[in-house]
Amino acid sequence: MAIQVDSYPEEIGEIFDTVAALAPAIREALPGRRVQNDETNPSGETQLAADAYADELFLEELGSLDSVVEYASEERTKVVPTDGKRETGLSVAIDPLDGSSNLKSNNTMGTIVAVYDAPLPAEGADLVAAAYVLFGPITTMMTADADGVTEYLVDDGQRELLEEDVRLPDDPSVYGFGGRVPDWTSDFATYAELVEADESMKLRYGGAMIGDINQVLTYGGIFAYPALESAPVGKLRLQFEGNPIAFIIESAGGRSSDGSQSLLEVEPTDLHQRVPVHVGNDELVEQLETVLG
Ligand code: AHM
Ligand code: MG
Repeated sequence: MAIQVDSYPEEIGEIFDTVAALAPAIREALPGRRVQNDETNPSGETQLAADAYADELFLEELGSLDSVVEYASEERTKVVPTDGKRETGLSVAIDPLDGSSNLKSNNTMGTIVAVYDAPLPAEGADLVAAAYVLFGPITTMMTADADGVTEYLVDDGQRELLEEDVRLPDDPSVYGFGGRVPDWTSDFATYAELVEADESMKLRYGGAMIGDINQVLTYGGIFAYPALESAPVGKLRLQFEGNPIAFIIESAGGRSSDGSQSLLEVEPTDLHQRVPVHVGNDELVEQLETVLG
């Protein structure tokens, strides 16, 4: 699917700047928040878990932007209308801390942002921008908008350009598939065997989609959290994870699929609906659709 967006450049820039500006606060809060919501930290204080804390920050800051009229996150059941705005505006759907279970083992996590020009839940075709912040050894941010895909270093809450026009490399070399292997469908298991049989491909799976996606964008390859026997809709959520990642990968020249069509074509039925996610180099995702066909 060809991504074509040319609206709201200033508003999108402002949203991206706001997300980057919050990254240091979220990162600095991580060491003290390796607890669940209802647990106490070693000092005996009860506090919000890291993902709930990040969600509060994003609602406060993004919700105060004039261009943002709706805010939704993985952490909240319902869409939050943000007050005092003009009637038409953008809707932001956020996974505040994707892969937050990696906090316990001190591995990669990230924030995923989807900007829709429609009320939520919205269609993939209503996306006008998407981005993610990656909390790795360094903090980086990948954005996708009318200018294509751009990678930034996030330093002191500011975006510093690292690479313009990021494209998926032509010779893919990494794959990462979620879900327990015995829980995969037999068709997906067949596809995995094909990928594994290719000597140029090696397994990289980190438990945080953002980390795995960033490897796919860096080295080329495929990431999937497929339909499972026990969960035919998979694990990941369309509005907060599937759509924005598909938008970024497709903008970088790759392909996305729910198994038979682009993730951006999946009909939204519920804010928290789940969807099987497969994204990566065009030929790998095409082959997957053939096998799952
Ligand atoms: P989360 O949004 O609750 O963190 O869950 C999403 C994460 C993804 O980042 C990752 O790909 C997947 O869940 C990992 O799941 P699993 O532990 O089943 O491998
Ligand atoms: Mg997530």
